[in-house]
Amino acid sequence: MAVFDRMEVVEGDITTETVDAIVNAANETLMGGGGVDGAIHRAAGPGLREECETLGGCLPGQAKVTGAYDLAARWVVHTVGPVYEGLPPDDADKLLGAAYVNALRAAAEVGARSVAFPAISTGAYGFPTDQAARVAILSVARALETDDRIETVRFVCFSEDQARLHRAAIAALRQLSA
Ligand code: AR6
Repeated sequence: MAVFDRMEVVEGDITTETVDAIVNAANETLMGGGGVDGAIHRAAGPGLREECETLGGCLPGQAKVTGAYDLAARWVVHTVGPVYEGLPPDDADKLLGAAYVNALRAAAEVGARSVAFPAISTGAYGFPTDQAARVAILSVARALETDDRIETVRFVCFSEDQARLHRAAIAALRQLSA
């Protein structure tokens, strides 16, 4: 199936997704936090925190997998996006792209076929939402092109505006590659 047909955008709460793996926009400690990280830990229950305590944290751009406990998904892939402020924009883009690609790779390695992402780094970490959407779509599209272990990627946006930006990024890339 063509890469663009393997990517979809929805508006909603990622904790209710029934995909194989949901991605968490965590921090380097992997001990939970606010935003989507807090929502995932609350919905998964205390087992998630206990497993995270064994992982030794995670560097920005890297990813680590745990079980999903009370969530409908089978796995949670924890990745850490860049804090936007203070980084040269190119470095921020590269780190954000690495977070998406390494999260996908980690999901594929445990056997996930469907993965849902939140808009990593666009909340507390301050990444401009339009730029983040372009990086997310481009890096996932490239990864899917060379790796067919993941069948579908769903971008779960928390607002209509975020969903519009992700759909626009897919449309722009589709046009470029036509
Ligand atoms: N489902 C989908 N998206 C959500 C949800 C949800 N339930 N809740 C929030 N978002 P953020 P970051 C969106 O701040 O910028 C945490 O404290 C939100 O609207 O969760 O990567 C961590 O522990 C935004 O677009 O993650 C770190 O310390 C996007 O998720 C830090 O925040 C990401 O916002 C990570 O910051």
